[in-house]
Amino acid sequence: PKRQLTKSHPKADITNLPALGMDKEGLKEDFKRYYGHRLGRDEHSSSLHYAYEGFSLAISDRLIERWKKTYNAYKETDCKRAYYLSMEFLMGRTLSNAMLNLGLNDAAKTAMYDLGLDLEELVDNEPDAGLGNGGLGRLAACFIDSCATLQLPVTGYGLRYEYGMFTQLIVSGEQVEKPDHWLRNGNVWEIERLEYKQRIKFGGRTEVHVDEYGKKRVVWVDTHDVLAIPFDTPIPGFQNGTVNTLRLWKAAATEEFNLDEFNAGDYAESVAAKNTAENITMVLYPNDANENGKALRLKQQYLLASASLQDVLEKWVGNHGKDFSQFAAKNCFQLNDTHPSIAVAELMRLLIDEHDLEWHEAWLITRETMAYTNHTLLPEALERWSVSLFRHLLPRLLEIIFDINAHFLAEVSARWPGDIDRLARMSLIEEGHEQHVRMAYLAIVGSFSVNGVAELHSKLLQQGLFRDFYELWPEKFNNKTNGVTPRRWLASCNPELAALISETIGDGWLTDLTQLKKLEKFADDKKFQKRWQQVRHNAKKRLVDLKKIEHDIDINLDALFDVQVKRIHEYKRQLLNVLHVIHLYDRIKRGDTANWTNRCVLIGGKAAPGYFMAKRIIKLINNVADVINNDPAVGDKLKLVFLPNYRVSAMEKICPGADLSEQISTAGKEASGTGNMKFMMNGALTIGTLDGANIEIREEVGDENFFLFGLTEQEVEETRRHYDPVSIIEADEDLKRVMNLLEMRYFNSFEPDIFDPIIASLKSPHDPWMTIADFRSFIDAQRRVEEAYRDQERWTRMSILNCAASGKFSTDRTISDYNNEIWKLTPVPAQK
Ligand code: GL9
Repeated sequence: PKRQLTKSHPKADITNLPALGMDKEGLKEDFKRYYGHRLGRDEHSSSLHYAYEGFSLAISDRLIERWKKTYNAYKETDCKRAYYLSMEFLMGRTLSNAMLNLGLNDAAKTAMYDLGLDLEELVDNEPDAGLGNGGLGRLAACFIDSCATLQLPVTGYGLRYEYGMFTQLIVSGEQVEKPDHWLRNGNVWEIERLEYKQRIKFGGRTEVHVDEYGKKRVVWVDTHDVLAIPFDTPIPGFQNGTVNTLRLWKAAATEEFNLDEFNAGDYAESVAAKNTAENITMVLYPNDANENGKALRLKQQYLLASASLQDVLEKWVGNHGKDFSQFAAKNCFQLNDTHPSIAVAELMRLLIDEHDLEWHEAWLITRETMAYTNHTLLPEALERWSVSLFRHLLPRLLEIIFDINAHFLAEVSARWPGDIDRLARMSLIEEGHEQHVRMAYLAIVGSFSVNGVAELHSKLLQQGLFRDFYELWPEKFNNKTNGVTPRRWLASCNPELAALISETIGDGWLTDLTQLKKLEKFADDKKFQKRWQQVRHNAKKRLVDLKKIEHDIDINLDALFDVQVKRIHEYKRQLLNVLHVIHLYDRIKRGDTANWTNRCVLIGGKAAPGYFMAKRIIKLINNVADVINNDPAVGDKLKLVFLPNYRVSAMEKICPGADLSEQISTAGKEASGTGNMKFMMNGALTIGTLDGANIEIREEVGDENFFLFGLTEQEVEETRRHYDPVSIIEADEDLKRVMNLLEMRYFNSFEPDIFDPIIASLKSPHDPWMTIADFRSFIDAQRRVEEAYRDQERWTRMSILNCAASGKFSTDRTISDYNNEIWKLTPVPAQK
């Protein structure tokens, strides 16, 4: 076996260590050793970073101890495994989550206190691992948390981007992107595993060889190879001894690179050329639900797919030799959107070209091991790669895709003889001026399961986007409604509320969130209501303190905190929110303030750097905020704040303090949403459309505890045909006044024209997001919100009921569903 340390590797004691202390004394001792010895710091060091690092090393040791035991337990049971392939893992911070899941919160706090350090300060010193764009990447992070908590043998595979999601600055109201070099100060949580590196081929061409038995085989030659180096991060379950693995690949030049490429004269140039290889994992593409035709992005996708599959196959061959008969019974790959879907073709290539299987054997295995999750219906997000780019970068993979397509189209023809249109519609290759590979179709054809992420979304996939495929293989299609992990999104981010809940109903909710239902019977309990109010008030205060430092705006804690944080996108309709704010401002200005409810509107989110409209919407929010917040006529009645650089660690502070959660996308456009779930869990009420998981949230909490508005998905499609926003504006006095303020440049008197594109899109009969169509209904719903909020007793009751009804939206439930219906893994308890 290849992985032996030496020929005579002693089975002996080199890894047999005494168990680490889980009390404060053990932590203090280890901290001091790391801080003083490993990091070489003393009492004169003024940088908080080294204290954070020293302490994190102490915590990390305790993870690694359990990590090995988990690994051994999986090995011994020879269990079936699943692999979550994702271009994004939006992990955020690690330290606080590690402490919670190890059960070390109290010991850590007192240990640091004894040493004169403030644990909260250390925790806040950690940079976010922002290796994702938004919901899709954060979902992957919540998923692997739940897998570890459920003790399922699941490994996350992704890319170790040197630069994560950009840092957003706001300069003169506009977004400015700054690179996020999150690894600048090192990363104590990862371990480099050079011994598991993989070789990835790019470019070159294919040749057909005939071997001595007369068997044809394709050889991919003259390739430019790149190494993929794995970096592993431990993923702890909740206080259960299990620690799973997140394996992220970094691209590197091959060792022989220099020898091959340079001759005496251009040594320096050829060393510099190493960059081409290392560039592959340099930066996360910051696009939200948007197709991107860049070659580098396809290279990233292939590196992830190939390295991960080779890693799994290498382990398989190490244990089973070339017998793949049980491979599908023991392995399952979940594809997080189409981004890693080249894995379908790559698994075929590896099985056929590298492991000598016949096409039909390889195809059976592929179709029994791959499962695909779709995360959006937006057509611009459907990945298609040009055939010419494919041929240039991955010629062998293109051949395999053509072969898969030929077999597949034969199947379609057999089922629908003579239906040429259908063949063209379903082909993996889109014809046209230029041919393209349809990655979603590759994923569907090559997998045994296709799922959407909320009931409505899954239904629309079957009836719309993937209708032809649903007709062919209805049994493949299923729904898995998203969730969020209640450890990070309640226990860790809102410790005070978590403590109140545990005191009231016990702490079983941490691993069985449906137990929150038990809070229902306290919803009318006056004493409990008071405490609930107090805790939520404190959370609002913490949120305001945070904002005050950044903005210097005084915010009244009794105001309704109305929050919309998510990527800036037209379909999410931050514009509708702004129109409402302008309408409130207009009411104040014209004195229509009887029964007023003070409100503070917080909006945050990043715009894709190339998304013109999204950036202009940010500018509008900031300009409107500037006018409102500086108008003495407004005072405490209304505030508008743009929260810069929205990210995971910011949401941990924002969601406990939100009263109202804005989930106002055009119906049919938001596949699920997951921020909606975080807010609900923390006791916020939702104002929302019948879209994505909002529908299920409303089902769980009841119509009377949810502020519904807007057209349904069906009505949207129906209205689209005769949509006439200009006459809607004409007929609505309030809306007319709002549009008039925009058109008279009330918010941009020094910057004429800048909002013209926004005005034009709102007034266009072709506006796909139909913001104007939902204005009146939104304003009316907001009136109902105000009325409810003025009755604090009623509001608190609704808040408790929202939290109580959020049990369904734990990723523990989502992952159980994936496991019961797709992966079929057996939980493996950790070794003692
Ligand atoms: C998304 C959907 O838009 C969300 O509605 C969904 O909740 C998440 C997770 O399933 O996936 N799909 C998608 O491309 N993004 C999503 O958030 N975008 C980003 O992650 C930026």
